[in-house]
Amino acid sequence: MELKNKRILVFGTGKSGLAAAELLLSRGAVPVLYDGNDTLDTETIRSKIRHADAAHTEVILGELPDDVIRTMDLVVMSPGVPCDLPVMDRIRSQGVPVWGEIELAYRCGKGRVYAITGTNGKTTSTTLLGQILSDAFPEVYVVGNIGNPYTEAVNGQTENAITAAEISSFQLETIDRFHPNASAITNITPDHLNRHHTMEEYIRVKRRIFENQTMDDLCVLNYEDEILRTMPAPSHTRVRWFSSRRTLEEGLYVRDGGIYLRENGAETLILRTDELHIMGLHNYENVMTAVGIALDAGVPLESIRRTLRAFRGVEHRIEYVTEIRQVRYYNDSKGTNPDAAIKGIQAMDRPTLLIGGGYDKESEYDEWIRSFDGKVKLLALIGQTSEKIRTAAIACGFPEKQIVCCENLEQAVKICAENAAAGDAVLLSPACASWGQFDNYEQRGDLFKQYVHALEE
Ligand code: UMA
Repeated sequence: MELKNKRILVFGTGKSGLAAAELLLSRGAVPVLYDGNDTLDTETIRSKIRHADAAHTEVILGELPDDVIRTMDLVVMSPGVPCDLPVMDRIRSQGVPVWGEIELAYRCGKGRVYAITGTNGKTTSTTLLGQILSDAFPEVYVVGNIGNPYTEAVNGQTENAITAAEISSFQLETIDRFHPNASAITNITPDHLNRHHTMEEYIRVKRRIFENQTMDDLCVLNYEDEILRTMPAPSHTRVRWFSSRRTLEEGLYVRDGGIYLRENGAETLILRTDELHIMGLHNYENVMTAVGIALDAGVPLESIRRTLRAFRGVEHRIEYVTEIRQVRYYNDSKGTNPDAAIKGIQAMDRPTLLIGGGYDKESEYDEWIRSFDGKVKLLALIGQTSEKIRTAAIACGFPEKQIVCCENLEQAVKICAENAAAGDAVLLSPACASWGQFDNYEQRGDLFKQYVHALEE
């Protein structure tokens, strides 16, 4: 569709809507910004669009009149806007085409596109893929659900552009021709059911990531995900499976402390897992997702290996900080609830001194404590929930003498460092929000890293 002079309704004035409006203005289209939230300020919205014509852009808040809909050539949706709102029925009944922000970006962009979706692990996999590609090619864009709207990237793209996109189920709902050269689904477990209503619908939407692919393309899938393994595999594109638990006849897998690729009967060691800073089976799955795509993108194996060895994970998520006197330090400040913190401790493969506690969200801690699995040699507690976690830990049979309540994070880091032996890990994975002691989990994680680096002096 030629966009010049077209009237295009941009639904949602968050990051995606603003970036879409900017792109449309730059292509000579006439965007009309619409947001259901009538408490927003029209001038503030306009001021956030970086284009000379932004000041004249029409902004509609609250109800969207039918006579406005009738004048539209296209609607571009922000991912957070559900497709089954009554206003969407009115838009569709007028015959106005609907694209997601991803579709708009894809149609305006250039070069090759690699896209990753999945319930968990898509941010880490996309970040890693983006790093592998950036270390090998000059023009790489990392976009999408990760926090950088895809539409923001496309104006600078040349034919050599390579886009690594994290794509959510919300974004897949409104694709049309979006056609990645390689795609991946990390896993599918129940999530966002308030939006998609049923698991069947959530799965259907996730599968859309490969719907436009052909035999020239590739789809990377997780063999250990029950849903992915048992659903009909796509037959119109090549599939590369990966497994963190078993040896496959073809594909990527973890065996005896190594990540391997087997293709045409020949097995190649990608690298040993102890060469990675990121730990845990779920992270090896993230590595295989990224490697599965990177190999297809033509990145030389030696370059992939170099990036993997240097990759420290996504900031604040089981992030490797440093090693001091043979003790490894990990920042999992994003472990803001017991479920997330379980992943943190499960990822440790060595005796661990664990820093937990913080703001009380009235969580239960028993399941988290039971997941320690004999690995935690010291539990250093901070914040409002210290006493509650201490009591829960003792009730779960965790030895009282291995618990220490600390005054603050700085003291907790020092106590852990003093008690750690060569070969141990110190992990900040609080199972609680940061509020009360810190502004947010990012600040908590940054301070943790600062206190850890101070130990090096
Ligand atoms: N709005 C309406 N009507 C509605 C719902 C929302 O008008 O019924 C308006 C809101 O008033 C608001 C705007 O839409 O002004 C917000 O749009 P948005 O929710 O799409 O937010 P963006 O800022 O554009 O951010 C979106 C993604 N947000 C969601 O999918 C909810 C971001 O993912 C993404 O990083 C960004 O685009 C860039 O691509 C966030 C997310 O939470 C991180 N994603 C979910 C997840 O990871 O679980 C899917």
